[in-house]
Amino acid sequence: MDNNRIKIAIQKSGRLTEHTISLLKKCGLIISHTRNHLIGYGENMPFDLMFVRDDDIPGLVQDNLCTLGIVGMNEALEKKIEIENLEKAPANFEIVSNLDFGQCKLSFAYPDDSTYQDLKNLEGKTVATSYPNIVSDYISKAGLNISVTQFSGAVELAPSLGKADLICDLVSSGQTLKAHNLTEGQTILESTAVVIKSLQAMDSIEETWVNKLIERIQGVLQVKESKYIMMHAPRASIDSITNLLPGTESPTIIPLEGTNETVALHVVCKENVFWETLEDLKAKGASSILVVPVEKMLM
Ligand code: PRT
Ligand code: ZN
Repeated sequence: MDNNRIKIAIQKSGRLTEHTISLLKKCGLIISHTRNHLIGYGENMPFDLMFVRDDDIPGLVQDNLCTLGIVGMNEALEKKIEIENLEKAPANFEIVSNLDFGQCKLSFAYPDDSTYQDLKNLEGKTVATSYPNIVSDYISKAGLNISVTQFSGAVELAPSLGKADLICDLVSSGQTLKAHNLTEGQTILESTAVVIKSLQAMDSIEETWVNKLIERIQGVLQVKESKYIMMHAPRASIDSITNLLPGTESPTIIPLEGTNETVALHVVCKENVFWETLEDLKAKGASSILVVPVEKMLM
């Protein structure tokens, strides 16, 4: 491996893999990767991808073996708290971007038929989780007296196996809890995939590339909902029309041939635009309204 190349740790095979690769491709990275290989090479930028288990991603960035990682916030936070508890020093990585995939919640869940269904009546009970550091941190900050037992898989079986009174696990649709006769309670973390970055000093070339990639990732995220809107509008209504459009910056105003009262108005709208908004624009005097998707954006 070439040590001058910047390593990004990503999940080898799982819920985040496809979204992560698609995001990096949208950032312009051409990846050469053969199935079952643990390394993918960036053909047009000095980035190489390390395909690993998601649990290992924060540790690789912590140890500066990879500069960047894309992982669930749940894993990043679990490792961060673990390191900070063990080493009594801040972790060596930070979250630099929240992504728009991998959404889930880390929530407590109680057996459907239990007499306790909220955190108040849990004195002396035991919670099973794969996230012992996040859960212990939450419990101690909330001043609760609940023991935490670590389960690395099938956490939802812990109550029926008699290993715990309740669980704290990732939930998305809620089907897994339902299938195991568990009721969701308090959520302690709303998680998405995130980009983590090593806090180790970098040379200026590496730093430039890393910042460029993070900026492109943010550009890709912004573009998703953004629309470019063009219309004809009465000059007198420019303010009231732009107020109707969420997330816009100063509009571009272009004079129209043969009239002073009407202008062409172009704006980038950073949120989705619904039919209702177009109808409201029309009611304010706008006409010939065109909404087009934005392909790339660099702020
Ligand atoms: O092999 P490797 O260790 O890399 O993968 P993994 O099996 O540990 O992770 P994977 O691919 O399942 O999840 C990767 C990341 O996706 C997690 O760390 C979360 O950040 C995110 N994510 C999003 C989820 C879920 N949704 C999710 N629903 N991770 C796990 N689940 C599990 C949950 O643990 C429970 O068993 O799905 C079940 C609940 O789902 P519902 O839909 O029934 O509620
Ligand atoms: Zn894992």
